Amino acid sequence: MKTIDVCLSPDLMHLYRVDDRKVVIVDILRATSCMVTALAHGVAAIKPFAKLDDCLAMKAEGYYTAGERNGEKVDGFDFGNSPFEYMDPKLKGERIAFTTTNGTQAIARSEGAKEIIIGSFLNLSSVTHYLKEGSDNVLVVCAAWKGKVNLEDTLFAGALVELMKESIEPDCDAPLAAQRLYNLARYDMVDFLKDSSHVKRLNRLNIHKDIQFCLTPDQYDVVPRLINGSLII
Ligand code: 3SL
Repeated sequence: MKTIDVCLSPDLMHLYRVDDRKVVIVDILRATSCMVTALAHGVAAIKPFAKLDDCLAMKAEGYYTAGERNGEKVDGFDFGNSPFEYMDPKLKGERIAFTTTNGTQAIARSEGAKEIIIGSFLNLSSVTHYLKEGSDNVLVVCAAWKGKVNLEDTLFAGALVELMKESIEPDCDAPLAAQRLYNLARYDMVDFLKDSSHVKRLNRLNIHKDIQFCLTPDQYDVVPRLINGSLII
């Protein structure tokens, strides 16, 4: 049976092999939720960057620039990091260069993976179906917060483990812990996360509706994949 493992923080990546497996990047609040929303609403491609300057330079190539640092839109960028911004019809067919505090860093740290896909609650069922296909082992990489474990990404990892439990075996205790946590939280994730560090951080920025939205499963039927440095569907 194929296996699933969970890397709870990009700082633990040295413990995991990626070259022979599908890697699912998750940053529920809010980077991967934004990516999924943008591509589902018709954005042609998203090029993720770890560094701000590299992202900004893409303006000269006709890209919109987007993302955040510490939750706030970067000066000079066209868009921030709220999923609602990416429903804008003017983005249809456009390309976006994107950088965030943790989400795009997790993508960079997963370089060399056999395949990289983007997960969020918004496309939970689509990602589950995609991972059930084929025989590749799976690694879920939680973007976390500056190296520290967070609850919301762990819950998503747990949801995947739970939904695939008939066809995939946990590789160590992190997937089991995530699954158990998800089963405690699944019926009211907003309430479960109310005291979590990033929810508190985002509440200070007055972003309650982003939190609600990002925790709503199955809004979109897309699986973004990283192909030649760009996320596409
Ligand atoms: O860290 C990230 O990648 C972001 O998603 C963080 S925030 O939700 O915009 O604060």
